[in-house]
Amino acid sequence: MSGPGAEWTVARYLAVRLEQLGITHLFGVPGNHLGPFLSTMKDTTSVRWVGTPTEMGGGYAADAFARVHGIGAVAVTYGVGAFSLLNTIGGAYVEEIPVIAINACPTFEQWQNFRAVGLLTSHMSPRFESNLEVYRQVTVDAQVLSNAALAPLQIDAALTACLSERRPVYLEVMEDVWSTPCPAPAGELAPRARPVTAANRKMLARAVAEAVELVAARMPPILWGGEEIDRFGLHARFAALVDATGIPFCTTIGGKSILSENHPRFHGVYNGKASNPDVRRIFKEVAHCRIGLGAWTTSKNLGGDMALGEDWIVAAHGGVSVGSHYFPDVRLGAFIDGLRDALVARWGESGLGADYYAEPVPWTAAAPVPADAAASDAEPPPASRAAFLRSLTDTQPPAVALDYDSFFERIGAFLCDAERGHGVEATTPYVVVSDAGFALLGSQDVRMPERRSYFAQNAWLAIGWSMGAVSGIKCAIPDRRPLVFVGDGSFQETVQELSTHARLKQDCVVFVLNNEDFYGIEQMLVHPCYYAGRDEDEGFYNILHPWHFSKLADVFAAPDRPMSGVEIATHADLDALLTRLADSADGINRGPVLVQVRLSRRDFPRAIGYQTDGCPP
Ligand SMILES: Cc1ncc(C[n+]2csc(CCOP(=O)(O)OP(=O)(O)O)c2C)c(N)n1
Repeated sequence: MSGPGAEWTVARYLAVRLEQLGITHLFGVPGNHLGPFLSTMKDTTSVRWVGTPTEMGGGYAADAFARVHGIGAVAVTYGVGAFSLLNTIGGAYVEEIPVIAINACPTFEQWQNFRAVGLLTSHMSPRFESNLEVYRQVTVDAQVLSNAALAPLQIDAALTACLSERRPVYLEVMEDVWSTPCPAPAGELAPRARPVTAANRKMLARAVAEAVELVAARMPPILWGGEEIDRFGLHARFAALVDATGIPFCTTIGGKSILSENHPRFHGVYNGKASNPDVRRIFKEVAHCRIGLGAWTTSKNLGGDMALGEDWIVAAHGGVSVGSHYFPDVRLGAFIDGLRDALVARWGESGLGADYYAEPVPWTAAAPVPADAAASDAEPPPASRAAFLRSLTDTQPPAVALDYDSFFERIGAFLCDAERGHGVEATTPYVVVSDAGFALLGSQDVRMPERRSYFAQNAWLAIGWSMGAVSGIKCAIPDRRPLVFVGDGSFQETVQELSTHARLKQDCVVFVLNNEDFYGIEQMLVHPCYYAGRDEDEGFYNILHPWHFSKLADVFAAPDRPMSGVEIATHADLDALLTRLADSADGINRGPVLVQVRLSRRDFPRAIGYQTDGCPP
């Protein structure tokens, strides 16, 4: 291949399709079967190859790129690469992230040899369709391209499925097929929504009508916005529902920052027993009817609670449940719009407006809404909400040792200071990327002023996700600086991705929450009383080999790729670091910053403290 005027081949076809989809970076680890594709992509498109040290890192980067941009891609080599990548595509499948997984495999001739005489070439398994079979479990379309004449149809079908179903697809391409001629792409690809039928409309009307009756019977309501609002791009419709009805809203952790958390109706992240106590009181006691919209009822969204019962409406996964009634095949966007119109028709504009932090609640269960309810929709009384928000950013005296909660409160205050503009229009120069474990629970209440400024993989929960993901996020939104929060064990899974951060000169700040080299959350789940000060064993399997984390900056830096390593243990240390980060002239900001945050092995975020409730005093 040489230049854009060259003939069309399968490699060029796929590369141009990626470019048309706005994919600016392709992540992955090459092998000889993939080489011809990468060369063609470089020669004929602007898509940039980002070689990551591991397939996991590449997969997580593609996943996170897709979370921001709407679709992402990763490419690997057959067998050895594909099996390493599998976990990340499994995560994208579960989390509903559209990722194109490209697997370059041996030539058609090599497959013929294998079939005829059982001759295996590198990376082949005697299980003939092993790669295809495993990827079928985690994709909405999986194709093997062995015939260039069919390749354009197969590629277009798979990519259209990826856009439409918003889940991963798999393309396995035989090495010789890359350079074989094929027709040019025709037109551009677009998602194809399933047609809305008369049956869908009827089901939608019934779901909305029942939902309104449940709201009427169980005043006051609260909304619980979740991850599908983000995945399906429904934030404007969710905002329209909140603004038209005035109903206060919480989000799941997975849906954190679907709208600006400065929104006057935002009442915090509800995460069951792991919620901030004020948020839990409002969600469970002040509100009597809970409306989950696109909210997944996963364990990390529900912290020991359930989202079932006659006080719940939940619209997710393509259907709606209202109490114990289920309405299948109702689209989330249509339900949000229908609910908005029906609630406004019944209670008037802002007729359900309230600030649940203000006491008493303007109207109570089953009581008729006062005729002048709309008047109560003025700006919420600032004292109560402000007090709540302040409680999230309290700071500690400088000499005090850091713990999870005071660390995140200080980070919250730092983000508040960095905010530009006001209210829901505010922007932040930072995005937060959180890993699983205590990092996720600790960061859930950090207030994010800007829509889509918080990212976590909270359903699949693969530890180490953040270190790969942050590369993809930074490629997709280069003008934001990522703050990564990752436990020491999670960091050890994907530490190599520091190399990608340095190589791409990304200015990420990675905070390694170093609780004395310990899988804290695992200890909490299996032996919670250890954290209540009991003499319970530290699970031997939860103890990590200690690393000198901050020194790794020297390992991954290169002469023209600086990286700084810092160790902090007190609030004074943290304040000094944050001051440096905020000073653009400080040399530390010329590249990634790796921060080893020293914490005690017995410490934990208070959010997970409910696990110790049953421990003897
Ligand atoms: C890829 C993967 N392997 C194993 C697990 C099981 N797991 C969940 S949390 C966790 C420990 C995380 O430890 P660390 O990052 O140190 O954070 P902490 O729990 O101390 O906050 C493990 C091993 C997982 N979720 N993902």
